[in-house]
Amino acid sequence: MYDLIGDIHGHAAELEALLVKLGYQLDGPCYRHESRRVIFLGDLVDRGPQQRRVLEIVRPMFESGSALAVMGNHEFNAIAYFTADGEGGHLRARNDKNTRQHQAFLDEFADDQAIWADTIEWFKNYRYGSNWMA
Ligand SMILES: [Mn+2]
Repeated sequence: MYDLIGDIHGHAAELEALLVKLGYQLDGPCYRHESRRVIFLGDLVDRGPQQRRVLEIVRPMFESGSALAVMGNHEFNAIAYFTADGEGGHLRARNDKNTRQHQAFLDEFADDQAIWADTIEWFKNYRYGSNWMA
């Protein structure tokens, strides 16, 4: 059985409250349910106040097979904003509008570029996780 959760947009407290309400329990760093899994429907990030915390919740669930995930347009944009275009710019232009949309995410990674890069790499691959058909 699956629980479908979309558009978390950095609201980690609400996500944790929802998981608990659905019967998921923390097992180390990972929320699990004995008979259910989550399918995250995209837009984990942008806007909300705790975007890194959302990823700290979702990623262990994904990597342990407790959740599946598909990419949202906000993850797609995050990848493009990060990725150089080979001509001195980026695949998503770093103009005022695009930067403003993404600012809350960027602020949370400002002190740790390596974790930003690692997060982007995960966004690029997470829909293809080996647990997809498990
Ligand atoms: Mn959305």
